[in-house]
Amino acid sequence: MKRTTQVLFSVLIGVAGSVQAAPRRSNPIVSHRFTADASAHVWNDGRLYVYPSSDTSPPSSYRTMDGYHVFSTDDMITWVDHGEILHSRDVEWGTKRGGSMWAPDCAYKNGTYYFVFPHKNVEGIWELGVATSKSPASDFKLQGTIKGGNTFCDPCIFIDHDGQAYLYAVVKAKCYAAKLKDNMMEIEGEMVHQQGVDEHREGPFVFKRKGTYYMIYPDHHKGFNEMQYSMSDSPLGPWEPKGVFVEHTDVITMHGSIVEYKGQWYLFYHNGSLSGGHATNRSICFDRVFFNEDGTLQMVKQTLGVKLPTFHQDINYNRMFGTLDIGTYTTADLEKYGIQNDAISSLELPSGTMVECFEEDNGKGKSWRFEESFIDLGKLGCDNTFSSIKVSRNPNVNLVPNGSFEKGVEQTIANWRFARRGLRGISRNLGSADHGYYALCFEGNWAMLPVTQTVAVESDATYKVSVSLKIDPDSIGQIVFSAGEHSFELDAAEKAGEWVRFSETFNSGKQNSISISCSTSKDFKGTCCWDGVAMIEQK
Ligand code: FUB
Repeated sequence: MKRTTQVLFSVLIGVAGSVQAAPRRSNPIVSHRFTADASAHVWNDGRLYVYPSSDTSPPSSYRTMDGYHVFSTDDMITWVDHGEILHSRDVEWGTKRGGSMWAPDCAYKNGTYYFVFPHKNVEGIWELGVATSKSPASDFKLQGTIKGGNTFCDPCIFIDHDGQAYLYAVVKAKCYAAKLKDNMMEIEGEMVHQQGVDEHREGPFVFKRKGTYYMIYPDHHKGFNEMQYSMSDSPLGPWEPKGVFVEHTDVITMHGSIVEYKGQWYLFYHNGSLSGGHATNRSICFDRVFFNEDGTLQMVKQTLGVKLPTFHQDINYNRMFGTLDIGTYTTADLEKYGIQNDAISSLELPSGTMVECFEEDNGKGKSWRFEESFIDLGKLGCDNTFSSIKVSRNPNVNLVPNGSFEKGVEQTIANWRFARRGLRGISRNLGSADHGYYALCFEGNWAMLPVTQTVAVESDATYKVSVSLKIDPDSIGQIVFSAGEHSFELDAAEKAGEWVRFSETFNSGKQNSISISCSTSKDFKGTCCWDGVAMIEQK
C-alpha cells in the first residue's frame, strides 16, 4: 500500500468555513426536525418563508403534531429556522390533550401576518385558529378562531391582487371555499363546496399566475397520495380538473404549495426521506415547477433540490447573487438574473456542472474554466472581470455519491458506511455544516472507526481523487482519507484550523471498484473534518 504521509499533493483551495443556519443544497431542506405540509410565501422583505406543520419524533401519530416553526431563505440554499411561533399549550380554547396542530397557512394583509392553523377544540372538533403578528416569523398573538370555520381543517388563505382574501378548507375530504371578511376572522356568507376539484382528499393550496387560478391538492391515490391540480378563471371556481402533476413519495400524505421566487416557480411538498418513510416523520422539500404554453403544469421532477452553480459577492459563499442554469449569458442576461457581472467574487459548482467565464461579451476574449466545487476568484486573480458566462454539464462527473456527506435517513449519512460493524448508523460521527454545507466531522480522544463507501470504476481508466480535510487547533494526530492504495494525511502539527484540499491522479488497473475511507490515526485526539470527496474520470 502506497502511503502518502503528510504530503500535500495539490492544494487547490483553502476555504474558510462559514456557517449559517441549516445550509442545504438538496432535499429535504430541514434536517434537524421533522416538518410537513409546507406552505410557502414570498413577503415584502424579499425572503421566501415556509410555514410547515411539525411532526414529533420518534414517530407516533398525526395526533401528537405540535409546535409550529417558521423557515426562510433568500437563496433557496441557506434556510433559517426562526424557531417555534406557536404550541398547543398556548391555545386556551384547544383540546386539553394538546397536539393536533395540523397543516397551517399564513397570509399578509394591511401590515399584519395572519397565521391560520387547524386545531381541535375542547370538544375535539376542528377549528381554524388565528394568530397575528407584525413580523412574518415571530411574536404571533392568538386572536381566536375563524367564525364559520368550525369543523374545517387544512386551511389555505389566498389573497387576490385586489386585496380580497379567500379561505379554502376541508371537511370529509371535500374542499370548500368562501371570501374572508376584511377582519380576516369571519367568513362572508357560507363555505361553498368547490366544483371540479376532482379526487380531492385534503390540503388545498391556491395561487394565481397570468390571471389564472390554480388549486393544487393531494388525491386519494391508494397507498400513497399523488398531487393533482385544477384551474379556473375565478378564485371560487368552478374548477377544471387537470390531473396529477406530482407523483407520490414514500409517505401516504402529499400536502404542499407552489410559489414564484426570483423569477422561478417552486413546488414545496414533503416526503419521508429522513425517517425511512415514516408516515408521521416527514420532511419538507422543494423542486422546480414548469408551465406549458397553455398554462398547464408539467410533471414535477422530484430531485435533490437546486443543483445549479451559484455566484457570490463575497469569498465565503454567503452573499449570493443567484444561480444560473445550463446556458450562455451576456452581461445583459446576467443583469436580468440579478448577477452583477463585475462584482462576482466566488462561485460554487455542484458536481456535474462546469462554468466558463469570458472577459468580453458573447463568449469572447480571455476565458477561465471552472470545474471544482468552491472557487475563490480573488485567489485566482480573476474576480470582478467577467462579461459573459457559459454554464454547461461537466462531462467529468463525480463518481462518489454524497461526497459532501448530506444526511440520509436520520442519524445516518447516505451512501457511507461505518466500516467495522457494517452498520449504516454513524451518529457519533455525523458532521456539522462547516464547509459551507455538510461535512463529516469527528470529535474524540481515540481513533475513529473508518467511514467508507465503494465506488464503481472502469478498469484501466484514469481517475482524479480529491478531498478537503481540516483538523482543529489543539488536536493531536492525523486525519486520514484513502482511496484504494492512495492515502492523504494531514497532521495537526503541520496545519490546523483551515481546510486543505488534496488530490491525486491514478490508474485503476484491473480494479472495477475502489474503496474510499475516512479515518484518523490511532493516537488521534481532537476534532477533524472531511468534505468535498470527488473521484472524476480523466478522459
Ligand atoms: O399533517 C397532518 C395532516 O396530514 C395534514 O393536515 C394533512 O393535509 C396531511 O398532510
